[in-house]
Amino acid sequence: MNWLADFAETLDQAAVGARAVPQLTHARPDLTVEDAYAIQKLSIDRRLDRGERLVGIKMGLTSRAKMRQVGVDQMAWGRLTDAMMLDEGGSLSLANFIHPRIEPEIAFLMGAPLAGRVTMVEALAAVAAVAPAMEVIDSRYEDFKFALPDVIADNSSSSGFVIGGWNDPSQDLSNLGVILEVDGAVTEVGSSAAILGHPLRSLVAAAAMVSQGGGRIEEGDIVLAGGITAAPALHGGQAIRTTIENLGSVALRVQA
Ligand code: OOG
Ligand code: MG
Repeated sequence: MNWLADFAETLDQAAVGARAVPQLTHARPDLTVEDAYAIQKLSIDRRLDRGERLVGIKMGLTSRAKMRQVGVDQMAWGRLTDAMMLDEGGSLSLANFIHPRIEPEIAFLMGAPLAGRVTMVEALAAVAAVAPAMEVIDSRYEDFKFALPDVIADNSSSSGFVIGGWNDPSQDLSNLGVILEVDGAVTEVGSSAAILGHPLRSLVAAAAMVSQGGGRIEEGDIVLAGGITAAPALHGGQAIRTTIENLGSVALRVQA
Protein backbone atom coordinates (compact mmCIF):
# COMPACT_ATOMS: atom_id res chain seq x y z
CA MET A 1 0.00 0.00 0.00
CA ASN A 2 1.15 3.47 -0.84
CA TRP A 3 1.23 5.03 2.60
CA LEU A 4 3.47 2.20 3.85
CA ALA A 5 5.90 2.86 0.97
CA ASP A 6 5.75 6.59 1.68
CA PHE A 7 6.73 6.05 5.31
CA ALA A 8 9.50 3.67 4.18
CA GLU A 9 10.85 6.36 1.87
CA THR A 10 10.70 8.99 4.62
CA LEU A 11 12.73 6.82 7.00
CA ASP A 12 15.19 5.72 4.32
CA GLN A 13 15.80 9.33 3.28
CA ALA A 14 16.18 10.37 6.93
CA ALA A 15 18.93 7.75 7.26
CA VAL A 16 20.62 8.68 3.98
CA GLY A 17 20.55 12.42 4.75
CA ALA A 18 21.16 12.03 8.51
CA ARG A 19 18.17 14.27 9.26
CA ALA A 20 15.61 13.46 11.94
CA VAL A 21 11.91 13.14 11.13
CA PRO A 22 8.77 13.22 13.33
CA GLN A 23 7.51 9.94 14.76
CA LEU A 24 5.19 8.06 12.38
CA THR A 25 2.74 7.46 15.23
CA HIS A 26 2.22 11.22 15.51
CA ALA A 27 0.70 11.27 12.02
CA ARG A 28 -0.85 7.83 12.41
CA PRO A 29 -1.56 6.88 16.04
CA ASP A 30 -3.15 3.58 14.93
CA LEU A 31 0.03 2.29 13.28
CA THR A 32 0.31 -1.42 14.14
CA VAL A 33 3.37 -3.56 14.75
CA GLU A 34 2.48 -5.47 11.58
CA ASP A 35 2.36 -2.23 9.53
CA ALA A 36 5.68 -1.27 11.10
CA TYR A 37 7.44 -4.47 10.01
CA ALA A 38 6.03 -3.94 6.50
CA ILE A 39 7.50 -0.40 6.47
CA GLN A 40 10.84 -1.75 7.73
CA LYS A 41 10.95 -4.30 4.90
CA LEU A 42 10.08 -1.67 2.28
CA SER A 43 12.76 0.68 3.57
CA ILE A 44 15.40 -2.08 3.58
CA ASP A 45 14.29 -3.03 0.04
CA ARG A 46 15.29 0.49 -1.00
CA ARG A 47 18.79 -0.18 0.36
CA LEU A 48 18.94 -3.50 -1.47
CA ASP A 49 17.89 -1.71 -4.67
CA ARG A 50 20.93 0.54 -4.17
CA GLY A 51 23.18 -2.54 -4.05
CA GLU A 52 23.37 -3.26 -0.32
CA ARG A 53 23.30 -6.91 0.76
CA LEU A 54 21.57 -8.51 3.77
CA VAL A 55 24.08 -9.95 6.24
CA GLY A 56 21.92 -10.74 9.25
CA ILE A 57 19.49 -9.75 11.94
CA LYS A 58 19.58 -7.56 15.02
CA MET A 59 17.48 -8.04 18.09
CA GLY A 60 16.56 -4.96 20.08
CA LEU A 61 15.20 -4.25 23.54
CA THR A 62 16.22 -7.64 24.95
CA SER A 63 17.62 -6.16 28.17
CA ARG A 64 16.02 -4.13 31.00
CA ALA A 65 18.74 -1.48 30.68
CA LYS A 66 17.78 -0.85 27.05
CA MET A 67 14.03 -0.96 27.64
CA ARG A 68 14.36 1.53 30.47
CA GLN A 69 16.56 3.90 28.45
CA VAL A 70 14.06 4.28 25.59
CA GLY A 71 10.80 3.61 27.41
CA VAL A 72 9.71 0.70 25.20
CA ASP A 73 9.30 -2.65 26.94
CA GLN A 74 8.90 -5.11 24.07
CA MET A 75 11.44 -6.77 21.80
CA ALA A 76 11.90 -5.68 18.21
CA TRP A 77 14.11 -6.95 15.42
CA GLY A 78 15.76 -5.38 12.41
CA ARG A 79 17.81 -6.24 9.36
CA LEU A 80 21.58 -5.77 8.98
CA THR A 81 23.19 -4.94 5.64
CA ASP A 82 26.84 -4.99 4.58
CA ALA A 83 26.86 -1.18 4.40
CA MET A 84 26.26 -1.01 8.17
CA MET A 85 29.37 -3.05 8.92
CA LEU A 86 32.30 -1.11 10.42
CA ASP A 87 35.89 -2.33 10.62
CA GLU A 88 37.12 -3.60 13.98
CA GLY A 89 39.45 -0.90 15.32
CA GLY A 90 38.25 1.46 12.60
CA SER A 91 36.57 4.83 12.82
CA LEU A 92 33.25 6.42 12.00
CA SER A 93 32.30 9.96 11.05
CA LEU A 94 29.53 11.69 13.00
CA ALA A 95 28.54 13.43 9.75
CA ASN A 96 26.79 10.21 8.65
CA PHE A 97 24.56 10.06 11.74
CA ILE A 98 21.87 12.12 13.47
CA HIS A 99 22.46 11.43 17.19
CA PRO A 100 24.30 8.11 17.37
CA ARG A 101 24.69 5.97 20.48
CA ILE A 102 26.85 2.91 21.05
CA GLU A 103 26.05 -0.29 22.91
CA PRO A 104 27.83 -3.52 23.79
CA GLU A 105 26.38 -6.57 22.08
CA ILE A 106 27.08 -10.26 21.53
CA ALA A 107 27.14 -11.48 17.92
CA PHE A 108 26.35 -14.98 16.72
CA LEU A 109 27.56 -16.31 13.37
CA MET A 110 25.12 -18.88 12.04
CA GLY A 111 26.46 -22.19 10.79
CA ALA A 112 22.97 -23.39 9.82
CA PRO A 113 19.58 -21.79 9.17
CA LEU A 114 17.17 -21.30 12.06
CA ALA A 115 13.42 -20.67 11.97
CA GLY A 116 10.25 -21.06 13.97
CA ARG A 117 9.97 -22.43 17.48
CA VAL A 118 13.35 -23.75 18.58
CA THR A 119 14.91 -24.65 21.90
CA MET A 120 18.08 -23.05 23.27
CA VAL A 121 19.90 -26.34 22.53
CA GLU A 122 18.74 -26.24 18.90
CA ALA A 123 19.69 -22.57 18.64
CA LEU A 124 23.19 -23.27 19.96
CA ALA A 125 23.61 -26.16 17.52
CA ALA A 126 23.01 -23.71 14.64
CA VAL A 127 25.70 -21.29 15.87
CA ALA A 128 29.16 -21.50 14.29
CA ALA A 129 30.85 -18.82 16.39
CA VAL A 130 30.28 -16.06 18.94
CA ALA A 131 31.99 -12.66 19.19
CA PRO A 132 32.03 -9.45 21.21
CA ALA A 133 30.34 -6.70 19.20
CA MET A 134 29.01 -3.17 19.36
CA GLU A 135 26.04 -1.62 17.62
CA VAL A 136 25.75 2.02 16.59
CA ILE A 137 22.11 2.96 16.94
CA ASP A 138 20.79 6.18 15.47
CA SER A 139 17.06 6.68 15.70
CA ARG A 140 15.77 8.55 12.68
CA TYR A 141 13.22 10.24 14.97
CA GLU A 142 13.56 13.65 16.56
CA ASP A 143 15.01 13.60 20.09
CA PHE A 144 15.57 9.80 19.84
CA LYS A 145 11.92 9.37 20.94
CA PHE A 146 9.62 6.63 19.66
CA ALA A 147 6.86 4.15 20.43
CA LEU A 148 7.20 0.44 19.56
CA PRO A 149 5.74 0.70 16.00
CA ASP A 150 7.96 3.73 15.26
CA VAL A 151 11.18 1.97 16.22
CA ILE A 152 10.24 -1.21 14.34
CA ALA A 153 9.52 0.78 11.16
CA ASP A 154 12.90 2.48 11.65
CA ASN A 155 14.74 -0.89 11.48
CA SER A 156 15.03 -0.86 15.26
CA SER A 157 17.40 2.16 15.09
CA SER A 158 20.16 0.11 13.52
CA SER A 159 22.78 2.09 11.67
CA GLY A 160 26.12 0.37 12.18
CA PHE A 161 27.86 -2.52 13.89
CA VAL A 162 31.35 -3.81 14.53
CA ILE A 163 32.34 -7.39 15.36
CA GLY A 164 35.44 -8.57 17.26
CA GLY A 165 37.18 -11.92 16.89
CA TRP A 166 35.05 -15.05 16.58
CA ASN A 167 35.17 -17.66 19.36
CA ASP A 168 34.04 -21.26 19.85
CA PRO A 169 30.35 -21.07 20.89
CA SER A 170 30.48 -24.24 22.99
CA GLN A 171 31.24 -22.46 26.25
CA ASP A 172 29.08 -21.10 29.04
CA LEU A 173 27.66 -17.83 27.68
CA SER A 174 25.16 -17.33 30.49
CA ASN A 175 26.98 -14.81 32.68
CA LEU A 176 29.99 -13.19 31.02
CA GLY A 177 31.15 -9.85 32.43
CA VAL A 178 30.91 -6.91 30.02
CA ILE A 179 32.53 -3.48 30.19
CA LEU A 180 32.15 -0.51 27.86
CA GLU A 181 35.03 1.95 27.97
CA VAL A 182 35.04 5.47 26.56
CA ASP A 183 38.54 6.99 26.31
CA GLY A 184 39.82 4.30 28.67
CA ALA A 185 37.26 5.02 31.41
CA VAL A 186 34.68 2.36 32.22
CA THR A 187 31.28 3.92 31.57
CA GLU A 188 28.96 0.90 31.53
CA VAL A 189 29.24 -2.52 33.14
CA GLY A 190 26.98 -5.52 32.70
CA SER A 191 26.67 -9.22 32.05
CA SER A 192 25.57 -11.35 29.13
CA ALA A 193 22.82 -12.49 31.51
CA ALA A 194 21.19 -9.06 30.97
CA ILE A 195 20.03 -10.39 27.57
CA LEU A 196 16.82 -12.22 28.53
CA GLY A 197 18.74 -14.11 31.22
CA HIS A 198 20.89 -15.84 28.56
CA PRO A 199 21.99 -14.49 25.16
CA LEU A 200 20.86 -17.68 23.40
CA ARG A 201 17.28 -16.78 24.41
CA SER A 202 17.60 -13.79 22.09
CA LEU A 203 18.50 -16.13 19.23
CA VAL A 204 15.49 -18.31 20.08
CA ALA A 205 13.30 -15.19 20.00
CA ALA A 206 14.89 -14.02 16.74
CA ALA A 207 14.10 -17.35 15.04
CA ALA A 208 10.46 -17.07 16.10
CA MET A 209 10.02 -13.37 15.24
CA VAL A 210 11.76 -13.55 11.87
CA SER A 211 9.62 -16.59 10.93
CA GLN A 212 6.50 -14.70 11.88
CA GLY A 213 7.45 -12.19 9.19
CA GLY A 214 7.80 -15.02 6.67
CA GLY A 215 11.60 -15.15 6.71
CA ARG A 216 14.28 -17.20 8.37
CA ILE A 217 17.77 -16.78 9.77
CA GLU A 218 20.19 -18.06 7.13
CA GLU A 219 23.48 -19.91 7.34
CA GLY A 220 26.23 -17.25 7.34
CA ASP A 221 23.99 -14.63 8.94
CA ILE A 222 25.19 -12.51 11.83
CA VAL A 223 22.69 -12.14 14.68
CA LEU A 224 23.16 -9.34 17.22
CA ALA A 225 21.54 -10.41 20.49
CA GLY A 226 20.71 -6.92 21.77
CA GLY A 227 22.34 -4.18 23.84
CA ILE A 228 23.56 -5.33 27.26
CA THR A 229 23.74 -1.91 28.94
CA ALA A 230 22.29 1.53 28.34
CA ALA A 231 23.78 3.14 25.22
CA PRO A 232 25.88 6.31 25.70
CA ALA A 233 25.85 9.03 23.03
CA LEU A 234 28.86 9.22 20.71
CA HIS A 235 30.97 12.39 20.50
CA GLY A 236 33.83 13.43 18.23
CA GLY A 237 37.27 12.06 19.11
CA GLN A 238 36.12 9.29 21.44
CA ALA A 239 37.81 5.89 21.61
CA ILE A 240 35.24 3.21 22.43
CA ARG A 241 35.98 -0.33 23.53
CA THR A 242 33.79 -3.21 24.67
CA THR A 243 35.38 -6.17 26.44
CA ILE A 244 33.46 -9.37 27.16
CA GLU A 245 34.83 -12.00 29.52
CA ASN A 246 36.30 -14.97 27.60
CA LEU A 247 35.28 -13.47 24.23
CA GLY A 248 37.73 -10.56 23.88
CA SER A 249 37.40 -6.90 22.89
CA VAL A 250 36.15 -4.82 20.04
CA ALA A 251 36.99 -1.17 19.43
CA LEU A 252 35.94 1.84 17.40
CA ARG A 253 37.08 5.44 17.15
CA VAL A 254 34.89 8.46 16.49
CA GLN A 255 36.52 10.93 14.11
CA ALA A 256 37.25 14.31 15.71
C1 OOG B 1 16.16 0.75 19.89
C2 OOG B 1 17.05 -0.35 19.41
C3 OOG B 1 17.45 -1.23 20.54
C4 OOG B 1 19.04 -2.97 21.36
O1 OOG B 1 20.10 -3.61 21.20
O2 OOG B 1 18.36 -3.08 22.36
C5 OOG B 1 18.65 -2.05 20.29
C6 OOG B 1 16.96 1.93 20.41
O3 OOG B 1 17.48 1.87 21.52
O4 OOG B 1 17.05 2.93 19.69
O5 OOG B 1 19.34 -1.99 19.30
MG1 MG C 1 21.31 -3.02 19.65
